[in-house]
Amino acid sequence: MLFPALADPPPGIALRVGERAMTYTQLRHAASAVAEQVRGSERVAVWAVPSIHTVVGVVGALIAGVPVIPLNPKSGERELAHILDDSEPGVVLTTPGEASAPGRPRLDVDLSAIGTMLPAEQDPQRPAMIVYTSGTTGPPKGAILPRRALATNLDALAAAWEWTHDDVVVHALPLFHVHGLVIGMLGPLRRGGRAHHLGRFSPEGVATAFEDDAATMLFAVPTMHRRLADAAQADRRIARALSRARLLVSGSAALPASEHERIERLTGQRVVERYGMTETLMNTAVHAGGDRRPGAVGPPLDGVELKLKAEDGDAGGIGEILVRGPNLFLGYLNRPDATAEALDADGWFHTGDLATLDPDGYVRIVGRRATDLIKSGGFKIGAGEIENALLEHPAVAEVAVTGEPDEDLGERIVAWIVVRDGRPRPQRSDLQDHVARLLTPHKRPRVVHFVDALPRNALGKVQKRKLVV
Ligand code: MCA
Ligand code: AMP
Repeated sequence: MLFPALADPPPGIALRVGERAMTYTQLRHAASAVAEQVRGSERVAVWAVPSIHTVVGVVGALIAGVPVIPLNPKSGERELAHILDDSEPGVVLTTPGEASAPGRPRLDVDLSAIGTMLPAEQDPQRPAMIVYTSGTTGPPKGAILPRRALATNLDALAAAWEWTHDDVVVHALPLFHVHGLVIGMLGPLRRGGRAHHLGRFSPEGVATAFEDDAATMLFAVPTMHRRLADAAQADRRIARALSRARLLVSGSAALPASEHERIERLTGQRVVERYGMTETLMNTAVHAGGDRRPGAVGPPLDGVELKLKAEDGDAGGIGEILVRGPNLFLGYLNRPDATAEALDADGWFHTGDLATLDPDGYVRIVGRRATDLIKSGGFKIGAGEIENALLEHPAVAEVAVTGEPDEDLGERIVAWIVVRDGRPRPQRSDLQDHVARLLTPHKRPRVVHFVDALPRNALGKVQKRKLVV
């Protein structure tokens, strides 16, 4: 059972999102009502605004055993159409008063409804969620996550972090990705503890949650940790509040060693890193009682097998991370080709991440095989999807998209544009808005360069490494 605490609700608050909170009993009533409404559907989606309704909708679908697709509420028209056509949800669970997917049936989640359907055991192999994630080319793929992956992974994290019902997790992560939704919301609910989502990220909000809401753990991407460190440097109150944490956890992208050390200097806390992926959930984590080394993401979690596959001409013990275990997804929806490419016949998932191993088995991520994947603010973005969107702009003849280091975002998206003959050069903001409108705002290029031609090799392939200013 995914949520034992709903079968026998403990006293106290289960969820807080922004200003709204719910007890376990209220959550059980409202989520059961959703479960009764969606029971028997093949799939449902949820318009994943940061609201308590979003979480109740997801929990309701999981109680009913109906796979749920979290939708980015800022999705642009092209990306949203692709996800909806690919996953065909029967209905979109929504927050009253908020938008939803145009032209699709919506079902407002009613927080005061009282359902009676009880969470029952379901087949552990049954899909629980389909989460869309970018590849190097083409539109995002839907990773099908089974119930056993959620259950075993949350329990392995609990063991690593000594995570119990006494913990209050604070975060402000988007609810349409694994980090915010599975680890940040379903994690505390599986423990019978409390999830506190701020609604919107701000260092002051995080500090207040530690001061006034007894928060014990923070989950955040490196960009948020960096912004917290800046705020802690400027304001002792924020530094003091962070020093009260039991665990500050970072993931979704590499936390620079310099930030790890700065946060320790300011707060006395050494950040715990964990390494995950949409398709695998969490693979490794530094344990609560473990050595919190900068730049290391810890050992594999219980039940997760991990090995490095040496690259050709193996340099310094670097290899691609391969993982196997109950944490793995079932495959990509409607994409047997992509599934076969990523999951080999022996059940190993090829992550594309390059790493080394410390003598005691701690993993250090040192890079990525694909240069066409960009991690910006913790979001994974494929260069190909942005190139395709920009090619639809009437003034764009040719385009290449790259990532470059960014102090705040880790990497920023850069577009190199050849303007179509006879067309005036478009405004940079026009190209950025175009990508935001078709895909999503976080995929917009932060930098746009206009060039006369793209460097190509004899076969006509763009040589992205030559694209430097
Ligand atoms: C800006 N905006 C626009 C435009 N430009 N809207 C429309 N058109 C435009 N041209 C809006 C944005 O929508 C946003 O609105 C606001 O302006 C600021 O956007 P942006 O600059 O992109 O945001 P930011 O301040 O840079 O965001 C930083 C962030 C964010 C908060 C750290 O990157 C973030 O939430 N990252 C988390 C990523 C994550 O959870 N990844 C997990 C996947 P508004 O202000 O209204 O929002 S990885 C994963 O799940 C695996 C398993 C793992 O290991 O964890
Ligand atoms: P996503 O597909 O959006 O789930 O992103 C997964 C990717 O994020 C992984 O393949 C890694 O490249 C990266 N990632 C996640 N956690 C970490 C971490 N702690 N350190 C470095 N990279 C990470």
